[in-house]
Amino acid sequence: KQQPSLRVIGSHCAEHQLSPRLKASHKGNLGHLLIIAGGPGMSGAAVLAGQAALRCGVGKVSVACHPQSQLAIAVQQPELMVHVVTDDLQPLLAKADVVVIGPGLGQSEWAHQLVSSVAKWHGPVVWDADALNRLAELTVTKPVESIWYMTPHPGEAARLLKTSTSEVNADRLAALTKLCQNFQAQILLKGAGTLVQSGSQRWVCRRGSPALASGGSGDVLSGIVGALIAQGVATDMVLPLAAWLHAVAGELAARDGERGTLASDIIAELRALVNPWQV
Ligand code: NPW
Ligand code: AMP
Ligand code: MG
Repeated sequence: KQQPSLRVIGSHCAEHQLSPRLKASHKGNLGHLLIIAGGPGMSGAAVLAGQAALRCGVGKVSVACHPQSQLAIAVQQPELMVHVVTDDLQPLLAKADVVVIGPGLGQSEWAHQLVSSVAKWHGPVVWDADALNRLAELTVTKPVESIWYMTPHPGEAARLLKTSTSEVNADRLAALTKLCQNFQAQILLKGAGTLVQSGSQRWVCRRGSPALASGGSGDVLSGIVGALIAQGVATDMVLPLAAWLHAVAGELAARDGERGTLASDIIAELRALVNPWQV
């Protein structure tokens, strides 16, 4: 079977997909993102994903987290609506346009139950981090009505494909295609030269910087992806655009040096990039 060609992700993705807000815009028509994240000790991952989503212009962000993380998240970013979730996720899912699940979720029974609930949801889902690790242990099929976006790094991709990180990195395009087929999802395979498979199109991102190689960087990416979906970016363009925004924000954040650039520094660059007509 012929493989789809590989396109290079460029600034045209932002120029075509992002336009000025309508004068009458309000938070109710700019999307409501639910981020299920922040297990014990990892409130920071939820904050980073939430802040990135807010800076990408989503209307509202709710965070569903572990009881131990609620205060830390709420204190760090007042714009986030922070909910403790212990059993029933349905009331929060009912209000959401899109879900991001995984950053700092951990591998506890609490986390596993949340993953199982979201796997049955009919809306769009961004699977990242520990939610991917849990999916790798389950046999689940995407509900036909849902669209799944998965953002694994090579270690997570290896778990999903039941292989090793070195095998994934030895043939990243093959890993991308297998993930797409196995999960019927849009896939973003992280690492220098991020790859995306979106529908029948494959993309490579040649932008970015080793400055992005630090804890929390991927959590920022998941928030960007969620915010773009919530604002109605075309399904096939969500992951290429998210990869480009993250990579270019990482380059800009590294202006004073790659070493020591923080995930929070990436977030600070996003606002200018999502308003390209103002630059
Ligand atoms: P190896 O060793 O090469 O086989 P994990 P995590 C591989 C949260 N965080 N190229 C590599 O495997 C996250 O959201 C919370 C090649 C590596 O050892 C998660 O929920 C933070 N290999 C949780 O922590 C900030 C690569 O994967 C292994 C690769 C665990 O996430 C930090 C590590 O992966 C963090 O984001 C690459 N480019 N990248 C917070 N402040 O709350 C990764 N690997 O075991 O899945 O651990 O990614 O740190
Ligand atoms: P995570 O491992 O989930 O924290 O995600 C790390 C993010 O940073 C991904 O989007 C990677 O593609 C990106 N990244 C990490 N290292 C590099 C690198 N050397 N060059 C470009 N992007 C990188
Ligand atoms: Mg990650």
